[in-house]
Amino acid sequence: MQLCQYPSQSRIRRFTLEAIQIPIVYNQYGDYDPDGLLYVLEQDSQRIQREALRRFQQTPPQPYEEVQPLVLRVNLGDTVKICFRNQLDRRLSIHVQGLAYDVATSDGTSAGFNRDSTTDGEIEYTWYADTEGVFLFHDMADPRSSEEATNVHGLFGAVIVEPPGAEWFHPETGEEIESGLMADIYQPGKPAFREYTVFFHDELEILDKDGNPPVDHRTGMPSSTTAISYRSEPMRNRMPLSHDPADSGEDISMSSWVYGNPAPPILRAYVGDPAKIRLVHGGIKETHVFHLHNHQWRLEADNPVSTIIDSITISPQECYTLDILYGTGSRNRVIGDVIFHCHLYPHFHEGMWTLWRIYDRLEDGTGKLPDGTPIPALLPLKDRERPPKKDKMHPGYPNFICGEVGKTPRQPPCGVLDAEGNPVVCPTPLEEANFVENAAPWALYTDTCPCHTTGECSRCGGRGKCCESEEKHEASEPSPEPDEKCGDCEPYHEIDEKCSSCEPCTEPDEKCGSCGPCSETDKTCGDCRKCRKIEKKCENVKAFEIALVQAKLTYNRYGWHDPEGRFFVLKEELERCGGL
Ligand SMILES: [Cu+2]
Repeated sequence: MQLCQYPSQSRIRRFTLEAIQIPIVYNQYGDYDPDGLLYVLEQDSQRIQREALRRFQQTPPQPYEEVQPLVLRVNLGDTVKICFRNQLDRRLSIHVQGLAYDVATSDGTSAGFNRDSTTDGEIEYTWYADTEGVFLFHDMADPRSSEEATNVHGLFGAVIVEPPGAEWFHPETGEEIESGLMADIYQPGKPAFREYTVFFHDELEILDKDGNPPVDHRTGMPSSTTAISYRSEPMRNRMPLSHDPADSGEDISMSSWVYGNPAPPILRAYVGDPAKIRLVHGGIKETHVFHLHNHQWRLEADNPVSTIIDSITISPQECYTLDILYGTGSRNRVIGDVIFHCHLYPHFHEGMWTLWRIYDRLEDGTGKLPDGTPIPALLPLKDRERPPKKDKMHPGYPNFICGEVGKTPRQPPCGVLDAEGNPVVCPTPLEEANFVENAAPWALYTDTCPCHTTGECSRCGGRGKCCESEEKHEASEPSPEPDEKCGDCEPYHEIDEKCSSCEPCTEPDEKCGSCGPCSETDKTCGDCRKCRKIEKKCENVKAFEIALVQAKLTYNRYGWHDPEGRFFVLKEELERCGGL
């Protein structure tokens, strides 16, 4: 950063834009809009059209990653000159919402007595970047919401006004970029941050891979499609693994172990990275509720007493900046996949969801997901501590999780107890090696110790000592044979404190690293470190054993019923009645 370098108030940023019409493929299952419309930078136009058409001709049609809503970035104080070259056979325009401009020349409409600023040729618009934030632009030559118009086919984008002096770079290559949904933003005097642009849009005109309107196989009824940034992952495409209802539940239908990554762009970061989500409603039909798990932001980012929220209702053409509190992973520094979605469940079901993937180890571009998909590099933010490199016992999320591609994901270790109070699933050695220091059965990979998170621990007065004292306390208890190594199953018994009864652990020793055979280890040994902690914690806890039951549920004497009623009962009630 250079001191005393104030931004010029007269800087002019120029962009030349085109509108192109191509089929937009919304997911790997081949759902597509045959009449997709998008704004592109002139220099990218030919490449995007060529590659998008090439992938559209595959069987089934496949998406092209550069087909995405156009996002431009400028600095506060810039004058923005947009040269719009319309080569399509219809009048089009670019109308920006929220930036200052002269309505006589740059409104992008044909309204009232104002000069017509739509075009069937070439026109220049001038906008003034007088406010930081994110601003939608879209076509106002045809403002209808019908399928003959432009909006439902994707003709919108956004301009982000960054702080004075800020610069933006590609998160994978570090190169300066002129457009893109994702960027790393470096700004004078403040921490760098990950910037993610997320467009919600809805009621799309979509055909399936065979060119037919999509049908939900569960109901036989036509199925709508809702999207994030020209991609959609509707549940209708994620076929159940079997006829067992247990194989079509929420934990299966959104599992990347079973189906791979969802289609909408996945946000990526290292735990702790500062992050802003630029949320845009590009559509013009329905209101949505953006809901992000495990993270929060203030309704008014610059107001320190503003309400803290984790969901926000967004109406057509609104935009918000979500300045994520405490950065990626929030205060408890969670790693892994965090879902975000429209909280109106039909929209969620119709495809409006994706993930924020939070890494624990450096991704240098050589890694692969368990299904073999390459993991693109993610450059660490330069003003933050570099993430640690991977090693055999720390292969980076999700490669330490015990799972098999295409199979039902197993339950998290230590999460569910059997009738004797022992965990149904014990961690594999590889999983346990990646637990946080103060792992608890409900928080294995996220640090919930107040000393590390809020600094407000009631036990140690926030001095950060309670974890140490906990360890000492444990050490003072009679420890079950503190055998650090068993000899024949190194290195895992550096992790386990005791090995006398953990035979299942020895088998995968020879194989582990790829985690393929790790499921063999989850035959409950009942003797891992976490199991013992659970037993200790259970001493002062009243436990309820609750069964989730699926059975016919009759609602009235006329026989109205739900053949697949689902409800909770106490286990003893179930036993008292002799089952269902
Ligand atoms: Cu919605």
